[in-house]
Order: sequence, then structure tokens, then C-alpha cells
Amino acid sequence: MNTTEKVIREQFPFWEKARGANSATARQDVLVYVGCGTSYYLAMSLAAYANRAGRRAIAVPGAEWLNRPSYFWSDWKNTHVVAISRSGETTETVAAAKNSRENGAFVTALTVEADSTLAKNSDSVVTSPTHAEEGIVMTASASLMLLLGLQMVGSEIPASIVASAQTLAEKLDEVLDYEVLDRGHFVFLGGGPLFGIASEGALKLLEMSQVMTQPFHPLEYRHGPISLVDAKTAAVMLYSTDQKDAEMKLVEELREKGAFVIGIGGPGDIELAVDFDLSLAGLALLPALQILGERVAQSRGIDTVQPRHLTKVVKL
Ligand code: F1P
Repeated sequence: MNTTEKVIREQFPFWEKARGANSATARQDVLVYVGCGTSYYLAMSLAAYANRAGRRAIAVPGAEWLNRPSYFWSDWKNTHVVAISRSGETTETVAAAKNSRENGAFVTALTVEADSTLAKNSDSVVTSPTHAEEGIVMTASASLMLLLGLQMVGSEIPASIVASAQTLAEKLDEVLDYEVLDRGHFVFLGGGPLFGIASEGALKLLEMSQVMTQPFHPLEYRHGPISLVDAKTAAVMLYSTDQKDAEMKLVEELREKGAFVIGIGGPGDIELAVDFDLSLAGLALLPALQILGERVAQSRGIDTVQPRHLTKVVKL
């Protein structure tokens, strides 16, 4: 087992440590979640959960919030920026946090690096320890920061969700075979807070295995992208509770066109039942999606410890 897989499998004790800990509450301002790459996808999911919890929230990529904030929101004094970064050193995120503070916003660093530049340049820090061996590809830290971010907007993370996440990852791992691993185009479908999770699943698989991936809101997929579906396509459907019938219909359509479907929480060629509160589903789904990325990479003989063209921190 390489260290990427080891970190994915060993992340759950860190969730336990983070549950209920260090969760400074989000202020009653407009919440602007900012980050790059995986951290931006966490931002998207967290903004959706925050809005559902009665806050007003948006997610903005680090460089956009730094360079053109007025296209998103510009009442700085009533803004709580949650700057998300595993390393706390990503140039755009750090600069966006500094700029937000200079303009009068309150800034929280959501990071696993408590001594990072980002942490030092924020008004408060939300952090918790994670696996020391995590490499270039972000896995355990992503789950952990999502957990901490959910706690900031009042979500209680039950112990059962930790066990469910682990079980789901193990179950998916058991059923993956060459029928799916060999596909050359992966589509990740998820709505509401699960769109950020689908986006992260797509990024993870792409980074790890160099296979083309795309995320979409489920019903958006029928408006053009479906023209790409053929027998080389695999689709991962992250089912919701509120739109499940429409999502099941879409899955039927994809299967008719030759796609192999992994259904999480509903039907597919592989069907994985879920036993957790779907309102927290994003968190519980992440380890399974991380394992999928690792397995596709392994089936192609790609070492995820040294992913092509990637570095742990992107600095400009
Ligand atoms: C953000 C990030 C990662 C990506 C890559 C480069 O890092 O974009 O999501 O996988 O490794 O950096 P961070 O700001 O969360 O440290």
C-alpha cells in the first residue's frame, strides 16, 4: 500500500479528534469561503451547507476574490471570509485573506497548518492535526477541513458518520473491478452541497490517474455534455434525497448510452446504500471518492505519490 492509500485509510482517527473541537462559530455576516483547487471545492460545498443552515454564503476561487471581488460581493465590513488552505501558503489564498483584512473583513483561516502564513494573517484560526505523511495529493486534510467547516456553521458530526464514511470507502473498494477501472472518461454528478463534492471527486481522480473527468449538477448533464457518453464512460452519481427520482431517470439514460454507473445512495451498475444523514453526506462520501481515484491510478500503473506536474503548494 503506498502512502497516499495509507493516509486515506488512516484518516478516521483524526476526524474523531476534530469532532466537537476548535470550531469557532461563523459570524452572522455574509460568509465568503475562499480557496484554490480542492480547497475551493470544499468552499463550494461549505457555502451550500451554510446557506441551508440559514446563513448567507458564497464560494469564490482565491484568485477571483483577490483580483475581482466586486463581481461577487463588496460590503467588506459585513463579511466573514473563511480562507481554506491545507498548506496555508498558497499565494492567491494568502493574498486574498490579507486583502480582505485590509479592507475590513473578518478573516478565519481554515487550515491544518496552524503556524502557516495564512494563519498568521487571519483574525482567527480553525485547525486540527492530520496525518503527517500526507503527500502532494490532498485527501485526509480535505475531509478534515470540511468537517471543521461544517462545525463552524453549527453541524454536529455524529460518531456514526465516521464509521459510515469508512464503511462506504471499504465497500466501494471491494466492488471496483476492471469493468469500471478501465473506462477512459469519468463523470461525477452531484447537486446542492454535493456539487462541490462531485467536483472534488473529479479533481482527485484526474490528479491521481490522469484520466479525463468532469463534474456536473445532475440535470445539467442532459443539456449538452451527455453527447460525450459512450461505452468508455463511467459516471458516479451522488444521489440526493430531494431530487432522487430525476437522478434515477438520468442514470437509466446514461446506462442505455453505454455508461457504467456507480450509484452512491441509489441505483447503478454498482449500488452502494448509505446509512447516514444525507445532510452531512458530503463528508461521508469523500474517502470513497479518494479510494476510487487511487484505484483507477493503480490500475494504470500510476504512482499517486508523485503525480505528474503537481506540487504540494502552488506559489506565484
Ligand atoms: C490548494 C491546491 C490543491 C491541489 C494542488 C495545489 O492547496 O490547489 O488543492 O491539489 O496540490 O494546491 P492548499 O491551498 O489547500 O494548500
